[in-house]
Amino acid sequence: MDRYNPASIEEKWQAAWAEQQLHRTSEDTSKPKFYALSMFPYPSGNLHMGHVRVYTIVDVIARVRRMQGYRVLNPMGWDAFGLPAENAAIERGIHPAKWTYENIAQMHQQLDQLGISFDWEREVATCSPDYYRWTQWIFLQFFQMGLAYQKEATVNWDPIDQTVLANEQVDSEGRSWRSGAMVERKLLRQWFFKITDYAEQLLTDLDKLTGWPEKVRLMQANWIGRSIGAQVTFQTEAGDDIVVFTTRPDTLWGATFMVLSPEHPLVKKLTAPEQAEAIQAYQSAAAAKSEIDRTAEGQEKTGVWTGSYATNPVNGEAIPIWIADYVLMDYGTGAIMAVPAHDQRDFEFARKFNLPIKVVVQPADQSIDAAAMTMAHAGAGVMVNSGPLDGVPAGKEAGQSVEAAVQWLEANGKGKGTVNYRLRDWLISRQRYWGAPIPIVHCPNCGAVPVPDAQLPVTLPEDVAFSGRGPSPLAKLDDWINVPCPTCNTPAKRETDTMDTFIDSSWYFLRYPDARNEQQAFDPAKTNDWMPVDQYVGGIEHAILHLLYSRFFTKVLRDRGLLSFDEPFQRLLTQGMVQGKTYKNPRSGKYVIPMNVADAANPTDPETGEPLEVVYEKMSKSKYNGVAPGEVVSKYGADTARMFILFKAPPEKDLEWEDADVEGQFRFLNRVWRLVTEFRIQNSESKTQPSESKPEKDLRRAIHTAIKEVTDDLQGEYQFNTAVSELMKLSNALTDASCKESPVYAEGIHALLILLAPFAPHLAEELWHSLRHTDSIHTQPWLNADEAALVADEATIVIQILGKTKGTIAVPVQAANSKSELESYARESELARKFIDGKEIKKVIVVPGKLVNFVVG
Ligand code: ANZ
Ligand code: ZN
Repeated sequence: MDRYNPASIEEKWQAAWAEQQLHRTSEDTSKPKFYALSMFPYPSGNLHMGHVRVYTIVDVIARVRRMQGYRVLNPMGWDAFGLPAENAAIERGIHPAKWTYENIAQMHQQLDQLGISFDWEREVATCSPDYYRWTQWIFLQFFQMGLAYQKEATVNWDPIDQTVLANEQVDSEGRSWRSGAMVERKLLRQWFFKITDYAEQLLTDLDKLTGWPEKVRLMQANWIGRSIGAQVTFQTEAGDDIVVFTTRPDTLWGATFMVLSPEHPLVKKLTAPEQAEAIQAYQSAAAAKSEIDRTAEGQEKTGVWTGSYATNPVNGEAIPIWIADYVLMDYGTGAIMAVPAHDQRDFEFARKFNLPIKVVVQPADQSIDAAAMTMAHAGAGVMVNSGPLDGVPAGKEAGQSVEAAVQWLEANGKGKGTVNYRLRDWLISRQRYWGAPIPIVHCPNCGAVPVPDAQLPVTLPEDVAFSGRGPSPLAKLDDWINVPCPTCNTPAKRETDTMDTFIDSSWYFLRYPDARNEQQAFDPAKTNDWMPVDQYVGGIEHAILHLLYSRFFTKVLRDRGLLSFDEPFQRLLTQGMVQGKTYKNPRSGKYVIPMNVADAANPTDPETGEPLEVVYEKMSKSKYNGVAPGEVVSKYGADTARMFILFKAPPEKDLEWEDADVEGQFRFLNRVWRLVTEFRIQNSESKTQPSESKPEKDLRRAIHTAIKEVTDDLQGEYQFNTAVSELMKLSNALTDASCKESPVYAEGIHALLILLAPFAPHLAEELWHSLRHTDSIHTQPWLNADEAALVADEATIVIQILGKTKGTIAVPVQAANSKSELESYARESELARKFIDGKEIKKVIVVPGKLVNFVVG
């Protein structure tokens, strides 16, 4: 008998499937469609276990749907622009394109070894001109819709290398990755996408995403951050209006000063001559600080008085105007009214600078006194010292004070109710080479002019030097930069910024349905047919930006008339991490190389002798806990790797890599191999006739239970782990079956292989063919459970005497549901007779299907 040899069968079938184009997307529109999508990877060059997990999950989903009669789209591509390629160019002199395409080839080959059923004919790479041509075209759609615009924004500036740095190139101390210089902040003119126009839709449409994890919807909602409040206008002594945004307009009577962001345009005008020096110094200090530093809770408050006053519109009081860095320019209006009694940041500020505090909300249970307060009272209470609002209940739930305040402001022309979002416009320009060039020409006469469609793509020039110093490589290429204006032919200059790579990944799923189209980004008919994605699978790290941007693109292109749906991803699964075992010294925090741990049961630090902790953490080189997919595949085969990954944990949970469990799955596949091989050898032509014997009925029940359970586990909730357990149960039932000659046994072997096919595609294919089938197992129809076979013949009934359980009896299922029949079975049972023991039966209580209780005396 042949041994199970994964290496030979896996390679053989991978080649055969490719030859047969088995994974080509079916265009048979009489079938229902299913779009299975994995988040496409960055081509780093090395497949890691996290990749193996996502692609295996999606692969099983796709394979099951194909067998269930769907036409399935299961594509793959590469998120191929980005910084690492450029860093490789700077550090090692390899051109980013060469580096990227070599990595793609390597990862493609690693994926093939896993037997993933991607349709490679639809492969996309975002760095290829036939893809980014359309990225540029989409940019121009946004531009024409008024959704792409330029404004000044701060960037990270390396003063030594004279270059802009991405956030990832700035270390935690604020130094440049390359020169080590302290990074400065510098204002540059940059491109933005107006995602804020879609804030409300992006928020309310979250309700439609019932197939998404609640957690992800919540993260998106928080990111969009809708706040209801009011804009209130304050007038300065010089007659200028300062508009503030507040969520608590009801506390207006308690506003005792104002704070402007240091960047606020009115600061200059408001600054009194004697304050000018202090204000300017403060402004430059604030400019150098990051937003996180400025707004972190508990930060010591800083600020400077401008020397000017404004009038509180509700009571005519003159209140001083300050600047402070805790007020940000790009939130609300960049100015606030400060209510120190009821806002903690304002309270800290008032205490530090001795500004007045005025209580306007009194809590019900105590009376607060401004002088004695140690923190702001943000809670509920009743409005006081607030003119028309006095006596109105205030607070999140019961309060009507905010509403009342808005009414009052609107009636008196001093403000209006508004909604504010935390979401900002999306800064999309990067001063880098390895990205899609922004297809704009700057003309001295016409301004920003779109490159005409016929001239797309604006191709990245290849002959470029990468030094990591000075302006972006593109900005140094005079030949490339200088072009005539497309509109008026005057000498003009190309935009040298490239696009944020998040743009590339915001529409790739729209391209797959029509990936080879050379005339359009996609044929709307095809994309509308396949979209929305039925199941999207990827990492939780993309819960906010990638998913939000993709939703935004979908809505914009819908409004452009190209798409006929509102949301791109019907269902979303965020898979957990793959963690590896580490040996960690809890005192020093150091990780020990597993090879150096002498006694795995009692691990100690080889250097210090201290006891080590065994913990599972995300696989990483620095923790010596990585497992390379290639190693596992060459030792056990791809099928075992896939089975282990699916079996070890539910897909959304973290998974602890455990060699012993990998071994366990390998043994299971070996058992299946033997079962089927023995069946083949013994299963000569002489089969017995089917009969209704108990062993046959029991086996059929086991078979159809497995079909039902596995099918349920693969629908919607995706419990691959319990599905694998069901497969193991079925294989045990077959091993133990006493009716190996019966056709029922053959049915069982057949079912086991079909159900196993999506999980262990190579093994299932090999065994299927060993049973003299000539077509692929992957084109067989999925199985339907026979409900009749699921029904048990016998029911178990509890026998009680005087309410005490004495044991159980087995009765035919039909009898169990009839009171009289059940009673007679019970009376005649050995068990009841023994305990009744000749006593008088006074009463019999029968609960059909459950129990019979004899009251004896
Ligand atoms: C007065 C007030 C009184 C406020 C009170 C709060 C409590 P959310 O909920 O996050 O939207 N604010 C407004 N613009 C700001 C800016 N640019 N930088 C820093 N803070 C700003 O927060 C809205 C509140 O944050 C606003 O309501 C304002 O302070 C402050 F008892 O106004 B409030
Ligand atoms: Zn022009």
